[in-house]
This record gives sequence, C-alpha cells and structure tokens, in this order.
Amino acid sequence: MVTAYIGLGSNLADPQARLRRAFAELAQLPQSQLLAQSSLYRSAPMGSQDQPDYLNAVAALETALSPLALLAGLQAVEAAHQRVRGERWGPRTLDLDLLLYADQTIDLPTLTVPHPGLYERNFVLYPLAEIAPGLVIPGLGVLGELLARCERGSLLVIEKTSRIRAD
Ligand code: ROI
Repeated sequence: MVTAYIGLGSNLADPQARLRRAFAELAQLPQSQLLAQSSLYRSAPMGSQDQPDYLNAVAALETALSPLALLAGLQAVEAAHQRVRGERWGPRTLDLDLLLYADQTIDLPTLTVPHPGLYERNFVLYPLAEIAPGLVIPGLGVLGELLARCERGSLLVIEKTSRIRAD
C-alpha cells in the first residue's frame, strides 16, 4: 500500500455537494482507503477569469492500485460527474488530479507525477499542507518551503471538513 494525494476541483453544478460526493466516491475505489480529506477552499479561477470561482480540496488515499490503475479510477469518477441531468454533455464539473503517488516521479504520455502545476497552485498547496504538513515532494522539496513562496491570495476555507482516519 502507498499513499497518493488527489486534487479535487469543481466550479459548476453545486461544487460544494459535488466535492463532498467525490470524497465518498474516492473512498469507494477498489483496494483503496480514504486516509484524509482537507477542508473545502474557494479560489478565484486560474486561467480564464470568465468562469465561476472554484472549490478545491485535496484527499489522501492509501491504495494498492498502480498509478495507471488509480488514474483510470479517477477518470471513471470524473466521467460519472460530467452529465448534468436533463442536459446534453455539459462542461467539466469535476477535476481529479493525481498529484503525488508515494515518492515516485512518473513521466508517461498520459500521466506526469508530481502533477506539473502543483508547486505554483495555492488551491493545491494549502489544502495539501492541511492534511500532510511535513510532506517532501519528489524533485520539488519540502512542502512548507513551496508554501512560503506561494501567495494565499483569495483562497478561503468555506467548509472545514478535515478528517483523518482514526485507527
Ligand atoms: N482554478 C482554480 N482556482 N482551481 C482549479 O481547480 C482550476 N482548474 C483548472 C483551471 C482552469 C486551470 N483553473 C483553476 O483547470
């Protein structure tokens, strides 16, 4: 079993309920257990400003799935969130990014780990630090140092849902 970190993002179709549901769905992935979930954060959109604010969060998953099997599982959960009832296939409503997989560096056509945008995204680093404060990120260093160089900006905790498995 290894620990993987997953970034969650949504800016459409009730993002708050959607992220809560996505955590539950991550917990249902085969050979996997949800170890921790961060609070839900509201953040201004990175990239085009012509879209609603995002909600973001990070999950820690203990898993026996390989990186590509986990990626396929994440894509299946994403796919289940694409359809808005009564409408044709709409815009993306849930993004699940495989941020980190144990201490591995992975460079495949379909999967880059650590996630390439991780080091500069406040909506990833702050929730990640909440559930894994001492983390060392392969190729990038200590999470606390990345955080110190990353402005918190407009990032706001809107639902405190920190949960660490008790065992
Ligand atoms: N901006 C924020 N704040 N959060 C996201 O999850 C997010 N995801 C994206 C882009 C469009 C890059 N911007 C984002 O895909």
